[in-house]
Amino acid sequence: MKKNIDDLAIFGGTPTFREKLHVGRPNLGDRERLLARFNDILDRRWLTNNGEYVQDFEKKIAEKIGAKHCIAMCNGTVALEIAIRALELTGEVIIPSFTFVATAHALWWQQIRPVFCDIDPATHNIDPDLIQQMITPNTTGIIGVHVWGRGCDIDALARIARQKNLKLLFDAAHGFGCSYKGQMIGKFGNAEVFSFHATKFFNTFEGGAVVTDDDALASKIRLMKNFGFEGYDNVIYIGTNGKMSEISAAMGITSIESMDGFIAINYSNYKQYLSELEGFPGVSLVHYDESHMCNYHFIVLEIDEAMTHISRDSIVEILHGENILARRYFYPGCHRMEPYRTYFPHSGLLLPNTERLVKRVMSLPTGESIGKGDISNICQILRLVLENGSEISRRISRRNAAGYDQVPSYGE
Ligand code: T4K
Repeated sequence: MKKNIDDLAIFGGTPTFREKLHVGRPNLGDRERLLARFNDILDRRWLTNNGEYVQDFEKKIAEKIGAKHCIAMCNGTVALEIAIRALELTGEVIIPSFTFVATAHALWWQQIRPVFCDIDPATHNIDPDLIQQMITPNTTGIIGVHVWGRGCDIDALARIARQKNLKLLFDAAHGFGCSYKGQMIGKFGNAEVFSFHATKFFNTFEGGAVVTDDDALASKIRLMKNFGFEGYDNVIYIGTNGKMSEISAAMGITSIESMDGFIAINYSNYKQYLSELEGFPGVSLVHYDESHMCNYHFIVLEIDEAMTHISRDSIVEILHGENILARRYFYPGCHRMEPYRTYFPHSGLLLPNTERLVKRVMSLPTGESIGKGDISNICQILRLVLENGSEISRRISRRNAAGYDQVPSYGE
């Protein structure tokens, strides 16, 4: 246990962890059952193209959400692209900039302009009060993102979409297993899109899905994810290849069996972080409203440098030195990434809350691969840093001024 700032790895100490601790380490279900399913798939020689496992997986996901249709896909980004195309979005679509860049790219990839809207700093989600002013005659839709799995203001977004005759899609990449006002996320808007990427609490290696109650939209999306084929030799839409493989579906079915266990571990980790980091001025852990269902997948710390006297980036650098690979999701905001920063260099002027938040947040490791002892050690390092914020900041500045090497970069 480190008691002194000289023990920190960035000042020459030995890293707390020998192995790197990742944010987004995959949760694995029952290995035996998974391998039995893999063997079955190999024995039957049916590997993809709407196989039995995919059909079963889709049925199970739709049941969990209480939705009519689930169309499984190869990943969340392609699922977004297909949903966007099936909804016939064009021109401009309003989205938050505080999201993973896939939300914006799924639009731009199809020559649709993402119009970045600011967030509510209390929820980190798109602020519906600001949407009205972003609507132009070219606006065709809104994509809300349930950041950290906390439902965005769905009622307000639905009201605006109705009044302005806009399509409403949700990027629910973080929201599987979460609810909003008594209904599962996946039930809202014209459709919702999940990601089941390896780094999500529930994964299919790579994977995603569109979930909707709209029969016509569901059939269109089903055709579009298979090149637009309606039966043999007959193509009726422009389509692509968005299909989920049988191996991914088998992983998904195995993950569903362990899902409650994953959530229980995430919840217990969240509670431990909360109790061990309580009471530091300028530091807050993103809270989950326990009256909703929640997957507790993200442990997000918000740092107010004016009070901690040490920046978020210095804290991340120190953690990386200790082999705790904290991440700055979603730094620097989509509007500061290409091609958006070149095309819309001034969009940050309308995004003050986003600009502020991207400099304050960091995600910490959680999930089944992180033990109670690991969390205690992570929090102990954080407490040491926060109790000595000014002194550490001074030493980092002196070190940087003297031109010493910094800890290897943590990925811009
Ligand atoms: N919308 C939103 C709001 C999203 O957050 C995402 C994805 C999407 C849409 C798109 O869905 P997908 O097309 O991905 O299904 C990661 C994930 O790749 C991405 O899925 C996720 N959001 C995003 C928040 O995080 P990176 O670029 O940060 O990944 P990477 O390679 O740095 O990995 C993250 C950490 O996980 C690393 O420390 C290593 C660890 N890791 C990763 C993998 C793949 C493992 O320990 N094992 C693994 O197998 O994007």
